[in-house]
Amino acid sequence: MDRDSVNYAVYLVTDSTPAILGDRDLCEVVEASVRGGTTIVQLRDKTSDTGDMIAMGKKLHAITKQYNVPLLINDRIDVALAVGCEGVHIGQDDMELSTARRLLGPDAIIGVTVSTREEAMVACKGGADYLGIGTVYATPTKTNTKNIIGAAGVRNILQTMADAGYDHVKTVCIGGINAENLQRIVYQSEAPSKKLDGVAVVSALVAAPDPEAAAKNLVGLFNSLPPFVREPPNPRAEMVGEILELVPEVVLEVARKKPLSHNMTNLVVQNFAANVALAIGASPIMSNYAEEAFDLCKLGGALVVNMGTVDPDGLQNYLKALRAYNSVGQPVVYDPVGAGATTLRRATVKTILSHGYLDVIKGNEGEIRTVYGIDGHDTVQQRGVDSSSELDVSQKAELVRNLALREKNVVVMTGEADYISDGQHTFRIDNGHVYLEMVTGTGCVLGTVISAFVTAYPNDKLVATVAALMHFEIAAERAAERRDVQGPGTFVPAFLDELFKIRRETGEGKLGWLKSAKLACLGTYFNK
Ligand code: 3NM
Repeated sequence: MDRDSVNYAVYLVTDSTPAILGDRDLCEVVEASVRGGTTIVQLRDKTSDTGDMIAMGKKLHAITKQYNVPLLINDRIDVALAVGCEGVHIGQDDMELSTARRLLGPDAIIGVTVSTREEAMVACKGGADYLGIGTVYATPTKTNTKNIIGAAGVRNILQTMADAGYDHVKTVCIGGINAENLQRIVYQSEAPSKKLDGVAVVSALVAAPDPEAAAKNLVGLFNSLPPFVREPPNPRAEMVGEILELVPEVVLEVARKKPLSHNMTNLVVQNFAANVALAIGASPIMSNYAEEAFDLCKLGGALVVNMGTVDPDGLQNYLKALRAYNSVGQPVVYDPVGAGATTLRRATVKTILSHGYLDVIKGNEGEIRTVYGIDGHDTVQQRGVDSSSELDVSQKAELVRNLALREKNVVVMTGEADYISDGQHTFRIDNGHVYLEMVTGTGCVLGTVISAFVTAYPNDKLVATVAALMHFEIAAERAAERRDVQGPGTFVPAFLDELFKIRRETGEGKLGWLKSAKLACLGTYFNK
């Protein structure tokens, strides 16, 4: 078997413990799984005697050979030699890679477990054929793991490998991967120039009631994109003029589709958010109890996760709801309120980022910097949830672009000017009014508006988000200019009216309101 042509897509690691295998026969489970499409198998057995392990290795090898699938042995070079199989997988505490290579020869497949960039570099330099990167998520299958690194940690390692010229070294990730999260992890862990070649699983196959069907399913999932990924239209709007032309269409799509906006938000803004949603033509529901999300996500709407008043129950609710919306591919807008204010909030951001895909992240400068800093970039100490600005225009543009590029989504950074990017195109909006800052919850409410817009116009979330900001901020300007508005108190009802009136005027073809749009393109970046 040519070691360069190995397919790593679905990599089965065996486990013979009763908790995983139950009372089934490992050979039958492996054969069913290989029949279903598993592409590579590793015999992992930390307790059996050498003789038993060799006997099991030989039985498994007889099966895998029939399907032209490589068999590797975990840790035990001696067992691999006795079985005559294709190679070994070694951990950081096992035999040195160079010794393993010397003993097994140049044709053997040798993989190495890594959980840091440094370990990855050592393994690549040492000539590993592939790296097993993990632990992605904590897993009951192996409790003595060192680092839980999430998709972000995998991505950092892939990027480091690519930067150092090790694109050719194959990679799989391991730890808590299953049918539900596989596509998302593969998608989110992709670095600009390197992605995973496969996923390694234990329980998702060995403990599956039907390993053949489970393998088939995993192969299908590995070879397809997650449901929340939508290709933008081709050709897509990139220029300010083109986008502004689309804004009325998006405003009307919201009114026509009346998208559900499911808000998991703080008590302070619930009422206001619901009224704003109605004014733009969306259909709001305020529910912080995640059990409902499994039903609500099927109604074609979006989820807003606003962590304004986070607590442990709240976090569990966010994660469940996130999973529900991701599973059906409906949009999620994340508002990391006060992200940098406390250690707890920073930890919450990290957990949320690693447990789901967020179609849009919206926050002020401190929040966006904190979210970007979660994987080791520059961090910022925020005072409360208020915004203060320290960055210049080009730094702001770079920040939103880099975060959007990393998260493969749309990032909105609000402030005196707003910055929006999808990692490719970055825009600045100079609309809005200072009264917006004098009313509680306007930032949170903007998240609700964005959720309705990206749901109504799902194939171009960047354009949808720009349109949401235009509608929202120009309505604020019009409200503030009214003679009956004397301050933030009278501003609120006028603002609701203007949101509604802009929708109505747009429906009548009156697009004068868009003349005050202050949209600027800050650049286009091609990373491929
Ligand atoms: N190695 P499951 S995690 C065998 O992090 C193994 O190196 C890991 O089991 C590592 O797919 C792990 O059931 C167990 O979560 C993975």
